[in-house]
Amino acid sequence: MSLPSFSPQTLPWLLLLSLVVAMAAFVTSMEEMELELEGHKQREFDYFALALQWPGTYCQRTQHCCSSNACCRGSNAPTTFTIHGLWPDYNDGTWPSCCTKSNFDPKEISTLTDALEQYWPSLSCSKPSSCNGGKGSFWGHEWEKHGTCSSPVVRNEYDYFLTTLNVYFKYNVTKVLNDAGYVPSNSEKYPIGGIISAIENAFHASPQIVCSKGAVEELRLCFYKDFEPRDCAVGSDFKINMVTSKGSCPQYVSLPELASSGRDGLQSLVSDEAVL
Ligand code: U2P
Repeated sequence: MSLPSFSPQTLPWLLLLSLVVAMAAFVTSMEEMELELEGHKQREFDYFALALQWPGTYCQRTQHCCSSNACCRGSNAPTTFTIHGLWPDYNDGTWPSCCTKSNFDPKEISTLTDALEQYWPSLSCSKPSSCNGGKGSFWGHEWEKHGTCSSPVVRNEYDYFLTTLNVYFKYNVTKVLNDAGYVPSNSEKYPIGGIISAIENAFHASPQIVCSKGAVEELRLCFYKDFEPRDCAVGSDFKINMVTSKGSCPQYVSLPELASSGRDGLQSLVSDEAVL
């Protein structure tokens, strides 16, 4: 077999071509190495927790108003559980975070903004940290910290927010509690066991409830990777732990009504930048 012969004019072009091919191979192998490293750092999650916030409790912390804080919408402030985030979790009680370098891009979810403003609003003026150490929006924080770890179930940023909204609409905790007589009140206290039972009866799975000063602040519903409900804790003494453990819920809890805060209710309206 004879080797191809090249004219002196084509040699520089061949060299250039080989250089380009070698560079492309190098970049690809670096990217693969990076992905592999990321994969090794944090293994795939076990289940999802849909974390919901109770504005009646959360908004009691609002001292100042700003445009990003839904507690400040006056009569339009949310009166149902709102979304905190969809969290991929491990069965041992830990969770992966900041799994890829996919920065939050608000343009990718522009068609969902109205729904997100209503059902997934920030209830604070603070700007949470992003994975690269900067400060960003509430949605950006949730996508970068949790959404990027939801693969392979959730494929991208848009998918993360749309999936979360759909799960939230399908499992309407506020309605379940209202139907069972657990309505927002500043005077009533409800048995935590009754609240848990109402949710278990509706969704056939146990939630996790977080309280602040005896008031329900956060409620988490848990799901298998196909979004079928599952218990949030695997251990059988979970409920007992939950009601007795420090910082969590007492036997009787409140579900406070939303305080009249906001532009019409709060005394000072300061700019977003002033309250960090
Ligand atoms: O509970 C306090 C904060 O810890 C983070 N958290 C908690 C439970 C869990 O399963 N996953 C998880 O990330 C939450 O942090 P955030 O998303 O708000 O940064 C939660 O607020």
